[in-house]
Amino acid sequence: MADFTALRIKPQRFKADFETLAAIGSTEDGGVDRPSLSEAHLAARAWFRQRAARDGLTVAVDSAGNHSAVLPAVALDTPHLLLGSHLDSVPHGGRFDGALGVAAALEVLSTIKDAGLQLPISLEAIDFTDEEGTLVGLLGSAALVGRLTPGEIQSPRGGRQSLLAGLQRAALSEEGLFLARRDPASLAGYIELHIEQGPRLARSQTPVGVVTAIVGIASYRLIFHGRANHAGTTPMNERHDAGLGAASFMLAAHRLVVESFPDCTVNTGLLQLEPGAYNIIPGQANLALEFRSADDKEFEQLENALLALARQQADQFGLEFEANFLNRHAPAPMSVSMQQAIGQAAHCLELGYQAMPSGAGHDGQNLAHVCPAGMIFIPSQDGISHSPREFSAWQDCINGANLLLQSALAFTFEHYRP
Ligand code: HGY
Ligand code: MN
Ligand code: MN
Repeated sequence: MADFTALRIKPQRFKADFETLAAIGSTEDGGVDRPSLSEAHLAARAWFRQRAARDGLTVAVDSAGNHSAVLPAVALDTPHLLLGSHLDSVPHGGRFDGALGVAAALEVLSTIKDAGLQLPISLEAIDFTDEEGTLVGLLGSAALVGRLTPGEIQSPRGGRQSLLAGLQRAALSEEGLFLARRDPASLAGYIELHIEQGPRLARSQTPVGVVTAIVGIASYRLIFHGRANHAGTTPMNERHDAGLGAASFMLAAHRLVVESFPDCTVNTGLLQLEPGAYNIIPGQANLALEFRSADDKEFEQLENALLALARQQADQFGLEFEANFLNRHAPAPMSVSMQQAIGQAAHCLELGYQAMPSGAGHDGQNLAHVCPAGMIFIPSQDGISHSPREFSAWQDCINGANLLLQSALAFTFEHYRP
């Protein structure tokens, strides 16, 4: 077996690809606005197909829209080692989240192909549909591993109309989403390069992180029902103000998590008051609730505590309340064999690393249910992400891509014989 440890990516090609992607759906402030299945996202996927074909990789698009570039093994019907991430972004997000991992995956396949390295298994660079949940959340990877549920498609967190419109733009169908499942035996493993999206690596000046586990994430749409009424004539102590109930819940939920669930997070990223006028007391408040925990038991306790708190706030303000469950992604440990391969590769590259959990959700938490899954983090400047201010130093990006390359090779030759 050739000594592959000296192999490195081609930085210029990698940078050109990354910058091409950063220009698709770019915003003036250096970010990108590429929600899943939007025109900008479809343009990025068109680039993906061209880029793969340009380097002689086999392009495949499954019925969930997941885009793949495959470097086939010499032998037929070998399992695929997936290297990937996502080209969709949050609204007005950063240019590194997801795109870095997809560009690096393509660069790894091109580097191995250029080197004429014959691998015993196929390598597949993959861009998963709707990782960010502007439609459903981890949609493409859930479909690929067979964990997508009809309920998530009937009441998706981005709204059913948005989902249907996106599917139509991409010439995809609801039925097709449920036909994308892969046989786990065909999957050798999954490795994702991603920015940390938090401050730990930057603060400790550690070049890379090896992810140990990915946090669980659950989403609800909460609705507080009050009574629309005249803002000027209704006595202050006779109001059923849905906005007050929602605002009071937001503050109480934050306090609950800080005081009683210090390892968890809660966020209410969207609040709509209806009818929505200066002179009408809000009759209805719609609130997007998302909360996260890395531990199954704590996750359940947090869910129960938040829903009980919402009911209590509704009672306090004389409101009716409904909680609509949208979806839940379980916390997922990363595979030990994959962590070992990444650690071994980091040693080979003389990159210092630290083992760390991920507070962000990733497609790897779906892949972890069916094959060995691992993640590599690089530092995020000031820990910022989901913002145009998201930034990572280019040398860190090169380190990450080389580590993805060497990890893929280390895992492959450790577990498969040429
Ligand atoms: O929301 C997340 O944690 C990830 O960035 N999709
Ligand atoms: Mn991401
Ligand atoms: Mn993200």
